[in-house]
Amino acid sequence: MKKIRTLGILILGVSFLFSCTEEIPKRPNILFIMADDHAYQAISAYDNTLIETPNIDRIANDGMLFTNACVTNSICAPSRAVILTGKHSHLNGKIDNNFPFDTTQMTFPQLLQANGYQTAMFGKLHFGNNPKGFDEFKILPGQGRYYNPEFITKKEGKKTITGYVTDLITDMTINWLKTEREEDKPFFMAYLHKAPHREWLPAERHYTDFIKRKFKEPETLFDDYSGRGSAAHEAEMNLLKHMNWAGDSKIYPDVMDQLGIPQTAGWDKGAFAREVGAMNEEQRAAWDAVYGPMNEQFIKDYPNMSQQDKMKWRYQRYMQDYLGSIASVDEGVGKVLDYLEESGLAENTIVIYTSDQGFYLGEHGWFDKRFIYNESFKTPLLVKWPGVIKAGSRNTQMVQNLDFAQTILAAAGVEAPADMQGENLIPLFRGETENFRDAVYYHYYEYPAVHMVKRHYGIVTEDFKLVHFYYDVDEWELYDRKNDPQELRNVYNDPEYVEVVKRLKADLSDLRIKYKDSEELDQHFIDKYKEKGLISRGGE
Ligand code: SGN
Ligand code: CA
Repeated sequence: MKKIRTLGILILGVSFLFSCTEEIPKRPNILFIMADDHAYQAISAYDNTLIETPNIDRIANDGMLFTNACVTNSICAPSRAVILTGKHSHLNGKIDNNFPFDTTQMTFPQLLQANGYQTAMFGKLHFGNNPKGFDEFKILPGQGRYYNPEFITKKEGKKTITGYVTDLITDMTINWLKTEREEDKPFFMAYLHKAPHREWLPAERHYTDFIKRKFKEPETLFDDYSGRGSAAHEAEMNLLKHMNWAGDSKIYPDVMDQLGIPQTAGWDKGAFAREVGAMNEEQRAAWDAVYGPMNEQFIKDYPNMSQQDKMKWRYQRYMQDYLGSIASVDEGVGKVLDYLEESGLAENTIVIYTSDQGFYLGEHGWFDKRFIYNESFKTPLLVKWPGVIKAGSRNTQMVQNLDFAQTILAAAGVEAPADMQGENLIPLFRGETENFRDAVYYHYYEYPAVHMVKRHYGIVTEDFKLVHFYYDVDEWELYDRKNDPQELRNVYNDPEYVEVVKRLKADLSDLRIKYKDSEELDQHFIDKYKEKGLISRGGE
């Protein structure tokens, strides 16, 4: 019975495919690569000011680079829930990193599996529960660790594995493709890096090099937020004020004591102990050989550093470790792409590279994400699909992580459930750009919580961004994206924009109705938060 039903779904799915898109010869394999907190500013296909990522760039060179891809809620687990369910946070319920993901919901990998795909997931999921619809998985508990991490495995329970997390996830992925792939089935592989998430620990081969590099500062490193509302002023994401000295900048706890530097946050030294403390003797010796001299130099320099010097120093330290962590991701992607090519699989495999959101690399003096402002709202998206996407193409439309589920299901010839809220991107892959959405909806909830970014929702079009901050404030902001791409001037109260505000408010209200969001739901999630008594660190 079950078989007949599965066959039915399959036939239905395949007929849907042929009715909706042009003919796709063979059901493609799908390699979905996602890094955690990987800013588009740190992918050379977008911008090579900071780092070269030749392997990630290969995906764009052979396929399409999306220059206006964005998320619906710029934070880790909620973004993943949007991707898997194809629904906005207020409908899938995973509004922040704390509330558990409701695993009774339909996710696209379950549909792929039921329709004959072999499925595997390796790396960071961050749901606090196991993924459904996967024949095999090895995932990190919570945020996971950089060195010698523990994995939750489908077949062998919990396992601590010696090595560097990015390399381990890459090895698992390639190993599965080599030894466990069933030749008669297409596969869906979720290859999910922890890097470059805080606390940004690179592999030895990279920190040795990156710690010597010096990076160009962003123009807005010393932003004073004077053109904006209270949300930007009150956010706790400043490199100088809110970044941990030990945990993030890798100043040894005893050096902090010696210099009389207090902990930035209560978990500052704890974060260092958790990450650097997880190294074995050999790894620690290699680390100390490089970070030891950096600490020695800091002891000499610190007493004479101005606040401005400290900010500049912290920016360099941040970039050295953040970008150093990306170097291994890029190498790993290269190895997996090489394997696809050597094995002949590349020809019929869609490769998607993205991040769970964007990230601040010192712009506005910030790290972290959360805001609807550009650096965190936008996310990298590079897609390669031989025979469907023309090599070296670009798309500028406002695609969202909300669209991935329906796109992947359509590519696989599986009908998407009617309550998914995204768009199928396959026409864009083919260069057919007419009639695509011209505005996106965004809603962020995790407040009060680590980094103190206020709750807000908004509408973004090519030209404007209208945002409503609520909960403990009632403030609106409007940015003119064309004339103020750095979003330094809130023009909500500027008489010149009265008409724009009026129009966008109406459009925002329509979008809230379209996506089934409402003031009642806003209040519902506030009440749930209060019940839990949260001020949280955002999901360990
Ligand atoms: C941790 C980090 C935060 C980060 C959240 C969420 N602090 O709490 O800086 O915003 O994770 O990140 S840390 O000192 O513990 O690293 S997310 O990518 O999982 O959403
Ligand atoms: Ca993230």
